[in-house]
Amino acid sequence: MAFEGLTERLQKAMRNLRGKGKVSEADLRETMREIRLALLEADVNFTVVRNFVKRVQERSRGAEVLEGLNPAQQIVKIVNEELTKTMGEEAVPLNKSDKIPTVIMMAGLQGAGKTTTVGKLALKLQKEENARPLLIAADVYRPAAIDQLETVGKQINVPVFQQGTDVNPVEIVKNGMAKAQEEHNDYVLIDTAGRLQIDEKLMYELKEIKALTNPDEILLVVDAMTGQNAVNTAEGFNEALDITGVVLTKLDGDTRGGAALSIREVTQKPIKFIGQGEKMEALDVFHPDRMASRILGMGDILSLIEKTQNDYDEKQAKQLAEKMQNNTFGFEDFLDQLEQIQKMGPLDEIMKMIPGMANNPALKNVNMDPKDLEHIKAIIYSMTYEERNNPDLLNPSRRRRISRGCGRPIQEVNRMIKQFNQMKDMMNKMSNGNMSGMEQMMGNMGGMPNMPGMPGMGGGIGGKLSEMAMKRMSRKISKKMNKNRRKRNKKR
Ligand SMILES: Nc1nc2c(ncn2[C@@H]2O[C@H](COP(=O)(O)OP(=O)(O)OP(=O)(O)O)[C@@H](O)[C@H]2O)c(=O)[nH]1
Ligand SMILES: [Mg+2]
Repeated sequence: MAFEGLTERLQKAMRNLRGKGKVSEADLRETMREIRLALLEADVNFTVVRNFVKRVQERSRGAEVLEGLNPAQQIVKIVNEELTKTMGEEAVPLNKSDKIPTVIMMAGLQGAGKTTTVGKLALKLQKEENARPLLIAADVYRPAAIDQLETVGKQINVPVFQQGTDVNPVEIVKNGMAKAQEEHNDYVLIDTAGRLQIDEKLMYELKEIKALTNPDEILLVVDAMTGQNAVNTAEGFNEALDITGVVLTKLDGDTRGGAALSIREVTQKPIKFIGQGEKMEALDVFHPDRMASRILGMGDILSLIEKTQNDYDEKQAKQLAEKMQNNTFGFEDFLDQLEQIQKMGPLDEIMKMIPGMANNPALKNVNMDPKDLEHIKAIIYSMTYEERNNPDLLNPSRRRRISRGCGRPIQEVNRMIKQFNQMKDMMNKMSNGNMSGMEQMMGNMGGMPNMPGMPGMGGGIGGKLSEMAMKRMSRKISKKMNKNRRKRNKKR
């Protein structure tokens, strides 16, 4: 698996901060040291590592971070943002010419994946833009290179222009361009020869092809598995050709991460695509933010942190975390949670963001019926305050009273309480770090205080609940709660 070692070590570096209310200068130094080692071991360029660590350290040192309620979480966020920045911030689209054809020229060392990428990119353009590309076979050195491109062309049903191996590559490209004009192809993709190393002759030939075709894109194809070498190669090609972008291939293999993290900063040229397999479909647009999350092994957990940070009062979150840990979470808190969830957005979307949760069978029926929620509300409102805050009080006679009060069958009351207790149990386990894999990671980042308990209800309580109904409900509940609070405060 790609980035395995790096992911593990970065997670470990940040795990040390878990449970710390404040991060001391020494804690921070230790974490930074581990992050630096993790990156160097992943074959990230030395200068890139130095700049990266410096930025993370400076930002983490800010008083706000150190005194924040969730330093570990905040540092994870900073690391993620700086990783993203290192890789280029945003996806950069393919250059396109005003008039057809857009010319895309590949360059790269032997075996990097040029020929494969020509095919993948042609297929992508065909699929996404209904494009009619022409592929030009300009590798006349490696035996069977032309056959390989022909095979690729047939596979994706795209024409290949070739003149065998006896014609000069620059001549072939010139004729191929004329052919594309004739056929009104909207893209021309030029497959060029590779060498074991950068050499004068190859560069000269590529420069000639560049001068002839004035390409909109010169995509340097580099093998992510080659780490630092990939970076050196990229520098060399960039100096000679002034490339416009990079395609990073073989990210499906167990690459350490050095190339992905270094190339952008070293060459100042964007990674535009990543190859993640041998199949023609295995080419994806490069998104620095997604790659950063992937390197951190966090799925979309970071957008979830962001969401909760924006929407959730940290103090409240801390109180909730304590309640989960001490197992004193009651129905009153549950109502609070309903309100928080409503602020965050549709429940199923929130759930999908938690790695490992998206496919969790227990959460399949997380949709709820508005009627069911009305019933839950009715049941909770028929409880006394004492009962809400201490659900253990709910003995059979109290349950019968509640059932009569809300007009719901006793079985339903029992079921609701049972499910509530299960949820509470789950939350308690989660907040005490008793989880596996990603959920654990999340817990590690600060006891997972921000996760509302609701999703844990896991559909047990109900069928489906639309977003609208949830919002309506939540508003009603919060109004009533505020009223109750005021009453309570008066009593005191
Ligand atoms: N796993 C994996 N294999 C890839 C990927 N891209 C290319 N390959 C494989 O890498 C090998 C070399 O790919 P080519 O496309 O022939 O490389 P090239 O740069 O054209 O090589 P030369 O023509 O010799 O310079 C082939 O076996 C490809 O199937 C990728 O993203 N993932
Ligand atoms: Mg090739």
